[in-house]
Amino acid sequence: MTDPRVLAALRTQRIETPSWGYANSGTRFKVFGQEGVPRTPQEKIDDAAMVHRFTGVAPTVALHIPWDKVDDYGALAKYANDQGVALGVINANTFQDNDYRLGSVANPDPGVRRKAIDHLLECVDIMDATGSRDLKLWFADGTNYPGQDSIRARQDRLAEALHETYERLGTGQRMLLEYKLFEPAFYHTDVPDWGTAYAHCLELGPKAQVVIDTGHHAPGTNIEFIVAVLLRAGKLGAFDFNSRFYADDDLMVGSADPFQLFRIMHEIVQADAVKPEAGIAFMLDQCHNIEAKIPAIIRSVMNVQEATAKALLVDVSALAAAQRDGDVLAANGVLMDAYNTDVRPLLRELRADMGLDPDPVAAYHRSGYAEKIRAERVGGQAAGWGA
Ligand code: LRH
Ligand code: MN
Repeated sequence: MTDPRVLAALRTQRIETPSWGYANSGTRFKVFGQEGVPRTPQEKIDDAAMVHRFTGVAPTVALHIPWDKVDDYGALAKYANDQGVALGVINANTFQDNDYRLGSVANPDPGVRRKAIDHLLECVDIMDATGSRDLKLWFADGTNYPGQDSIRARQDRLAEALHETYERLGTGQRMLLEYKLFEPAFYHTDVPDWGTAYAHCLELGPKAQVVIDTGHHAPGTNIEFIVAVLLRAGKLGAFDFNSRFYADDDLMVGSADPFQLFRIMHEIVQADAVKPEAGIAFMLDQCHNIEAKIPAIIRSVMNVQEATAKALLVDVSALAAAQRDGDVLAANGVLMDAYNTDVRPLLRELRADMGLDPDPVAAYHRSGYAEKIRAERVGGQAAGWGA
């Protein structure tokens, strides 16, 4: 079980946490505010630092603009470093302004499109200040009724905005394009699936990569197939990990379908793409509407580690032999043996090796941090989506 190759790979794993995962969130029905929730980007960073302190594999936190707007992003990056983490992906937000009712970069009104593009360019300025490599673009753009707008014309407008933003990217910077089947648009979405995102990224160039948000597919979609195809094409830039039973539920990754997460990580391991040098940003994109946020994010990081450890335990030579021999049951059996392996002892061993408590969630609860932030974070405006 304690194959050094497996432990080494797990040590190199990096999982980025979302600043908005620490803030209040909910549904259109209700946002249940929680005590001790951050009020500032700095307090979100403090919470992210706790997740890294107890897991050892979450050294970066993604920002969302303007939810994490500050006057001095360089100072915020320094603040993060002083807490033992770094600022990661910069997420643009062109889905919460009244002007974006009919879309942002695909809006029929050129003035609105200009406003949206200027926001994307502002986000690249922020990347220059924070030292972030990636700009993540998810567009809520779409229509609610057939005929509302020209699907073809909207693709042209989208492409124009992406090209202008792509040209602004500096050395080493990337653009990550995220697709989503529906919501908030309910007839068509301008970037609804991996094929559309891939086509735009191909058109743009090598700095443009696709983001797979595991909650953004039609029920029954074989996500690991998309992972394999994008890996083969060198166009898989990142994951937004979460899980769902129905739609974009943004639940803890691996909580609804741990077997799917294992199958996804199996494709990643087969491509030797767990390590950061492989260039894939593994991020969480979740909302903890009713559960305590920091332990939920720690648990989520552990779920990704467990799926990765199981994938690293696949007997690749036995699998290759069974596949070569067309031995269907043997091949499936090899994968199921790995999936059905209890890797929790191995991960406890890894954490002990890394000088960490083998049980991060218990260690967090023993730290008293939850009580501390509940006592300190009184008054002010709890952070949220501000929708
Ligand atoms: C859209 C999305 C996107 C983020 C938002 C917080 O559903 O997945 O990645 O901008 O959630
Ligand atoms: Mn997402």
